[in-house]
Amino acid sequence: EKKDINVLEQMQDMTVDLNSKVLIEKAEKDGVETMYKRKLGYKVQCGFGLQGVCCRNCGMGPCRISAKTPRGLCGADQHTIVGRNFARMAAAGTAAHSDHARDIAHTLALTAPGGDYQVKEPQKLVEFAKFMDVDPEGKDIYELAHEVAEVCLMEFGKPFGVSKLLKRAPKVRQEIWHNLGIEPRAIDREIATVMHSTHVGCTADLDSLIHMSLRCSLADGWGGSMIGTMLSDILFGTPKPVHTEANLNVLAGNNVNIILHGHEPTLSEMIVAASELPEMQELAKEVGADGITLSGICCTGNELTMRHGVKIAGDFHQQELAVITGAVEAMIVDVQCIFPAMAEVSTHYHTKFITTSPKAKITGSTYMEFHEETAMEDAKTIVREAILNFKNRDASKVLVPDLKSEGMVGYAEEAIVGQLNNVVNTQIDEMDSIKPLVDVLASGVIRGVVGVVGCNNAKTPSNYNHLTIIKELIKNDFLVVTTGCGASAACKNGLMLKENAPKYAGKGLATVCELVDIPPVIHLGSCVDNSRILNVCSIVANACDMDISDLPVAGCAPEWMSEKAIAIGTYVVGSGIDTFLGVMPPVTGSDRAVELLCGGLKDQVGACFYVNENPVELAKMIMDDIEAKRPAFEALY
Ligand code: MSK
Repeated sequence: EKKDINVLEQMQDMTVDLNSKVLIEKAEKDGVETMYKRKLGYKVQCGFGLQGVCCRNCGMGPCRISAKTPRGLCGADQHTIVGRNFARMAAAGTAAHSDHARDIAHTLALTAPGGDYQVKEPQKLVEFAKFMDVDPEGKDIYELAHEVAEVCLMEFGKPFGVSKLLKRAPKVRQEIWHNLGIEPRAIDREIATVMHSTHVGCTADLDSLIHMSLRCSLADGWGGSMIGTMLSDILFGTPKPVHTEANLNVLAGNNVNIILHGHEPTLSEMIVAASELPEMQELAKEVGADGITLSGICCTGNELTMRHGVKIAGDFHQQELAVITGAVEAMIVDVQCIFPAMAEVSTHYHTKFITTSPKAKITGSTYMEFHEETAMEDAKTIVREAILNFKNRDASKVLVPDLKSEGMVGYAEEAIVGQLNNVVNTQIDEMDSIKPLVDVLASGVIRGVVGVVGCNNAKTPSNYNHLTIIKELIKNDFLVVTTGCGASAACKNGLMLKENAPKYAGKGLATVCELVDIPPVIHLGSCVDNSRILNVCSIVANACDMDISDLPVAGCAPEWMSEKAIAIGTYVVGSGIDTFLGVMPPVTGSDRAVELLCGGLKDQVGACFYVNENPVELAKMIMDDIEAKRPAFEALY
């Protein structure tokens, strides 16, 4: 029994979230295995993998670099192997974000007046059309939408030229990319080039592999992700500040609980619309429920909370725990960050684990394929399935933990800038409109802006690094903007409430929060919405006639884990923003790779990675880095 208590404590120590601790205990009692249990079985992870020196890119391998075997069978050394593995991670991350964007572009091509998908932001569409060199003159808005969709789709595979979206960046940044030969061309081309060049017998040069990683990742940030964000706004509306609640207590006692998990808003937007239909509300009543509660996990959750205030059930590490509450009728997923374990966990409860995308089929799930062409009908079928499952809920298995928090979410670029001007939805292409933002930065009332973004990683206690770093930063008057599961962590802990600014923020930041009615931590959206950070930085840099690398800003991924995070970190560095990681990427097997990524790149692109697994020290490094930039920024401004 003592041993069991010890195991439970060890698992509970792997998260700082109090609801999660309660549900980890319930999982043990229910005999359900979670990630926390599996992590205990992985006391020692593979050292070769951790260092990035295992190569299995051909059938002669796997080859593992060690003192005894310093080269693979083909002769590849540790620098080549680490570089290849890093580049492949960046390519996979770019593929995930960009394929998401491709689906959104296809959805834009399906828009029609009165159709399931319509253009919600015609003015934004017109502006974006002009930016993409599509003449809106004399065109019906849907004709224009279809043309813009096609032009965006061409960005994935066009045979010639560089990404059209690069011109959003300051000229001086574009020149850096041009001179280094890392301007991204078609998005798919950059992904294919990395895959080709890391095939056996191709690139065996670390510098070249890191340049390829930069080029491919820039195709994500300034290509796929930017297209994904822009077209999502055009289709589903630009987010505006909205109230929400976060953490597993958002699951409602006698409602049909539907959780939406994954990344793409195309299905989940339809689920929101379907669940609001009178016929669905009536069906919920017929089966004995009081109503329907939607909530989100991961970035599908972020997309929905930004646009509709849909509650945030939890983050990446809470997906299993959500089902373990016993109160979830359906977990509906699309793509990315979905544990295959969800199928097994769901068998212990009545929850229907519904997969919907041919890109993310999971054995053991209920597969209900979603098609954009029949979006509303498909969404209704799925919602009906969830409602009819309410009767199978077993009250004896239900435990919804006590805690939830409130927060304000949904700050798109327009809202951040507009709020500082006390106007929402301002046009943000003129210096006048961003002057208040630049003024508070230049005066030093706010010392800098830090994007604290990304996942949960079982290498750190869930949420611990995020919360420690965010609290350190805002205490010292650094404004934090956040996306992805970092945003969920902040919202779950009350950091997205203006009312909490005096408690957590320094005097300068707290004053700004009060004056312009913003929380000290700003919810900027999902993973693809990191492109909003690039956008705001570009607008500020352009208006001040500077490069992005001159701004008092930094990026931070305290608990990153996905390949998408590698792509994000790499495009943020490539855009001139120093990026601080709380978990070491698998590159330590090559001292040259570490030196280049965490130092050498600074001379080339004006920024590099910094890694420290102690979050207090990492926060200090971020603040010191920004403070060192301030005198030059103030002088330039
Ligand atoms: S969902 S990529 S765990 S942030 Fe975008 Fe969270 Fe990271 Fe997935």
